[in-house]
Amino acid sequence: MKTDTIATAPIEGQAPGTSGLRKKTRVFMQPGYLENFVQSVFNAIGGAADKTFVVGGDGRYFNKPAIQTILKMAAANGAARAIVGRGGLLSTPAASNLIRQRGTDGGLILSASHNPGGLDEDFGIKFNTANGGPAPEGVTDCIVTETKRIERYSIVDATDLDLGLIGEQQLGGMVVEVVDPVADYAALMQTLFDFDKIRALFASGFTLRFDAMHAITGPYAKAILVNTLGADPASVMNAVPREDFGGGHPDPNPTWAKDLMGLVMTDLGPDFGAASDGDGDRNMILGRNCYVSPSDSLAVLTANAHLAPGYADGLAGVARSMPTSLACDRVAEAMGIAHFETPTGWKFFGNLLDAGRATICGEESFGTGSDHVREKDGLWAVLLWLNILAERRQSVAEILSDHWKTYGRNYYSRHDYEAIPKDKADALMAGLRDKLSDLKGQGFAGQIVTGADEFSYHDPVDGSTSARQGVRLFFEGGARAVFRLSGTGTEGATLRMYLERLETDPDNLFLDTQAALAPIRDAAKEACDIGLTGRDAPDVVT
Ligand code: VG1
Ligand code: CO
Repeated sequence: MKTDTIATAPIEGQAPGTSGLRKKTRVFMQPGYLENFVQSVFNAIGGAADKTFVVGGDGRYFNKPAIQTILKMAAANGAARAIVGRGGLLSTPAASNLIRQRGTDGGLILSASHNPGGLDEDFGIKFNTANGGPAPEGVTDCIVTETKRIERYSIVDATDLDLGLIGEQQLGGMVVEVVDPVADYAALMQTLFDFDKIRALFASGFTLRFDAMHAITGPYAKAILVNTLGADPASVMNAVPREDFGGGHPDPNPTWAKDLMGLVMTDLGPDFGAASDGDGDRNMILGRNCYVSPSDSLAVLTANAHLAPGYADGLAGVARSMPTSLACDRVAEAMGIAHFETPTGWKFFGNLLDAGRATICGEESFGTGSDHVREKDGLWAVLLWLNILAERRQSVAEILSDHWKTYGRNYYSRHDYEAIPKDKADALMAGLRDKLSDLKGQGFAGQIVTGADEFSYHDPVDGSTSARQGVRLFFEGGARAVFRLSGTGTEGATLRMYLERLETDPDNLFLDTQAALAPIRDAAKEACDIGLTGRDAPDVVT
């Protein structure tokens, strides 16, 4: 077996600060391209010699060959051990757990998350550090620098390993340990939740539909919800992971999880519905004929987490990304716990979780999680909801309406304008930034602006600052509109417009969300000059 050094293919257009690399699959398949990123990770962290890494992905097209390449490169770079999920499969939260539990030096996770998979779709890779979380900006910036100056990479010349076999194999000087992707994660869940209570809930006739969207969570949901907790086997739909996710977007929202919505959003639906994304870190929560917005879900979980054994001592604090609604802040204030506002992206929660200052975190983009790992965790959110339902024995709709009556309701919606030409999206954001200081006092579509700024985050743990994290407009009456460009797309630019309005009048708690936000939507569109995008209406509304 010989070790070679071979020239790499350049990586174009990767912005510093992004958590990993997400591109079209064909781009990743160019000779030397994936290799450039992987070698750059090793270079950026001071080499791979004698280190242990977790490697796994969401099973999308190109997952298997990419893992073989990564293992051969880790071996050539002198790594001591690689821990791989059987078949190359690991959900993002399960990978985070393994990185932590086994005391490793980090992990390489292969996924483009909720983006579709296939030869003509998307692929991605990211590096997580030893705390189990996405590499912080300092590390990702180093990786980007390395990708630009790299000339060669190292790889051992060996035949592919059989990753279907649990146990240890040798690859050059490195041990490859293939593990059951579900077992350690399921054991962790059992330490957090009252499985007996949830089992009793199912035994009492409680019904569930979980949509794994042909992505990574199928095996996890079957093992935990069906085999361990006793849910009906038919409760888990689209449970077999496929390389192309059955041709769909593995994105758990009302637009892409249409089949599930159809089954649950009726008076004849099951008691509970949920879905997870490609790599298992996102979740959508539904009750019978009841949609729970991710921001509301975060607030309800914050208010009720103490009902689960893992959180019985209460929460240190709750953190949300800036565009996420302020619903959880209202809960935190009422409970007397800390609350934090961070930029979009899970990596910004890492320091707060490591420092024990936040216990639960969430994003409006269907992401919720806690300090049990350092990624958001779709099945964790489902299990916490089930534990709460098992304790309260009320419907999801009752819990939600109770919540609004207690704390008020933050009407909330995100409007996405997708695949707009990048120069037009940049012009819109530049236009907003230019006029920020003049907006106060101006009226748009009848709404008066009371303040406008661009969010800049000062990390209270490490003192770092992350600027330009999104433009915010505040309106009379406490409404808010936020504008930012997506950092995860692979085609053109996506403008995200986040709309929010607090309602405390008990007579107005049950309005249609879009109707309740229409005045703010109109004002936001006028203020940002939406015509600049060449569009008048969003592509996706969540
Ligand atoms: C989106 C979401 C953000 C999330 C990120 C990664 O980013 O808005 O909240 O953290 O995806 O999620 P952006 O930059 O496109 O708005 V995932 O499930 O890809 O790890
Ligand atoms: Co994801």
